[in-house]
Formats: sequence, C-alpha cells, structure tokens
Amino acid sequence: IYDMRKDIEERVEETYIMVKPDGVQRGLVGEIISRFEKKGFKLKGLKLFQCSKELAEEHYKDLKAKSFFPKLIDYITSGPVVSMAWEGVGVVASARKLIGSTDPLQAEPGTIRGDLAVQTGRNIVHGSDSPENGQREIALWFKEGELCEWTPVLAPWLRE
Ligand code: IDP
Ligand code: MG
Repeated sequence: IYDMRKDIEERVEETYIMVKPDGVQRGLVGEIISRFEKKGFKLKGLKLFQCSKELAEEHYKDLKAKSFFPKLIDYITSGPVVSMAWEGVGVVASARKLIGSTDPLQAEPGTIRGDLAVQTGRNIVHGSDSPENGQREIALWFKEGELCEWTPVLAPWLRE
C-alpha cells in the first residue's frame, strides 16, 4: 500500500542558512557550520559574501512593513555574511530547531541562538522558514554553478 505520509516525511528539502554579519565578526562561522555538519545534513553551497541593500531588501521583503525593517537592512549589509545551502530530509524544520527562537533570550539552551546570542537584533544566523522559501532564498543568494551535487561517503551511515 502506498504510504503518502511517509513519502511526505521523507522528501528531500533544501534550506538557506546564513551566518549574519555579527556571527562573522564574532568568529562563530566554524561553530555554526559545525552544528549542521555534525547533525548529518549535506552542504551544497558555501561562500563569504557582502550583500547589497537591494538583495537584503528582497530577502526580507515580507518584513517590509515592520518598524525595524530599515535597521534590519543596515544590520544584514553591515559586513560580510556566510551563505550556505544545506540539503536533507526534513532539513528546513530541523535547521530552525537547531537555530532556536528568533529572540535569543527565549531560545532553548543547546540551540545556536540559545547558546551564542542575547538579542533579536543580533541573532547571528538565518534559516529558511519553509521548503518554498528555501528554494527562493537559495536562488536569490547563489548563482548558477555555485552549488555542488555530490554524494557524501557517510550517506549510508546517516540514513538506512
Ligand atoms: P527568524 O529569523 O527567526 O525567521 P523573522 O521574524 O523572520 O525571524 O525576522 C527576521 C529577522 O529580523 C530576525 O532574525 C531578526 O534579525 C530581525 N527581527 C525580527 N524581529 C525583530 C525585532 O522585533 N526587532 C529587531 N529585529 C527583529
Ligand atoms: Mg524568518
């Protein structure tokens, strides 16, 4: 019998993860990449990148009406970010859990924000909130040829 729920549960997704300028300045790039690497997701793209105001505004376009929007754009463009594309079954929701709540003071210990940050306006990392936004954001931040298709040798030891 065809189990549609299992099919949905096992769908391979991609998410856009970004170390924000404060994470780069604070020397937390390696620590943040490690969390996703150790969990067992697959890295498909990685670069240090200074983004434009236009790109930051497009990335956060859903928040345009918010009072903090101008400060958010200043923050994201204030220095280089580390852009990453990660792939895996359930990677979008899992990455959000690894990252923790938007407000680092509310984020659980053990999460990236819970362990390493203290304020919403300096919450060091971004993660896509849906598979659709994962696709949208990866297409926005990466050019053609910047993503790698590869098979990690550990794949059979991570998923049966
Ligand atoms: P998320 O990053 O956890 O998905 P969103 O609500 O999508 O949170 O907001 C995007 C980013 O905008 C946050 O990560 C944070 O950097 C910033 N932000 C959200 N709310 C506030 C706020 O109330 N004050 C200042 N910055 C905020
Ligand atoms: Mg968000």
